[in-house]
Amino acid sequence: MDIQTEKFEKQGYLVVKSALHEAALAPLIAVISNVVDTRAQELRNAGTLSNLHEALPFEHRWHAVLHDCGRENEVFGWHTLVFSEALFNLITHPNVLDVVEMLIGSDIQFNGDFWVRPKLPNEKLTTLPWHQDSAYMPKTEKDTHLTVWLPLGDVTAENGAMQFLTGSHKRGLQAYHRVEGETFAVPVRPPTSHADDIETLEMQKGDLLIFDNLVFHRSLLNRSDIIRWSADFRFSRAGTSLDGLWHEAIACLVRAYDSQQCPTSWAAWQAQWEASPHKGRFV
Ligand SMILES: O=C(O)CCC(=O)C(=O)O
Repeated sequence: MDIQTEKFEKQGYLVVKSALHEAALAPLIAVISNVVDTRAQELRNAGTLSNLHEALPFEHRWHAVLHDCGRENEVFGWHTLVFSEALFNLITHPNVLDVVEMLIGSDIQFNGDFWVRPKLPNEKLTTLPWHQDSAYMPKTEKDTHLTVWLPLGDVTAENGAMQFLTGSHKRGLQAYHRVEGETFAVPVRPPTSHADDIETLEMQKGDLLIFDNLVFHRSLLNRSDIIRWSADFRFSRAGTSLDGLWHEAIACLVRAYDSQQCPTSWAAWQAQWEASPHKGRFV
C-alpha cells in the first residue's frame, strides 16, 4: 500500500486506493443486509409493508422498504444494530491498522466510536454540514484522533461524496453553535467561501479514507436513486484520553508494538460491549 504521510500532514486527510478486498467488506455488508431484512419483516408483520423487496440489491432495498411505508431514516447512522464480529474484524483489519500505524505509530487504540451510514437519496438527515470531528467529541482537539471512512459501494459527487477543506486542520478547532432545524452543531463562521478550497472525494468500494479530527469536511446530498452506504470508526494512540466520551467504555487496544496479534479478541470486545453503559443507547 502506498501511504503518503506527507500528503496526509499537508491536507489533513488521505485516500488510500484499493486498501481492502471485496472479501474484507462482504461480512459487514451481510450483517447490514440482515438488519434490513429483519426490519422489513417487522414492518410487514406490523401490517405497514406489503412487499419485502427481497430481490433488490443492497444499494436499493432499505430505501424501497422505507419508501413503501412512507418513512425515512430515523437516525443518521446505525450503531447497536451492526455491532458484530464482522464489524470488529473490519475495525481491526491489518490493512486498516497499517494505514493508521503509518500516521500515529504502532500502539493503537480503537476509540469505541463506530457508525454505519445508510445515506438515502435526497435525505437531509444524513447530509452532514461542514464540521471538524472534535466539534462533536469534547476535549479531543489537543490530541490526534483519526477517522477511517470506508465506502461500501462506489461513491460519486452525485450520490453523496465527502468533501474536504484541504489543510484546514492547521487552523485549530473553531467555534460551533446550534441552529434551529439542524441535527448537528455548525461552525459559527462558515469555514470557506471559495469553491477552490474544496476537494470532492469520489471513491471506489475498497478504497479507504483517513482524516484528522480537526480537518473540515462534510458530505453532499445524495442526488442519485441509490443508497450510499459507508462505515466509519475512530482511532488514536494508545493511552490518549477518551475521558467523558460516550464511547469510552468500548474503546480497546487494537495494535501493540511488541505484539504480533491484535491485543483484543472479538470475545473480549463483545464482553466489554455487554458490560458497557451505552449498550443500546443508539440504534
Ligand atoms: O458519512 C458521512 O456522510 C459523513 C461522515 C462524517 O462526516 C464523519 O464521519 O465525520
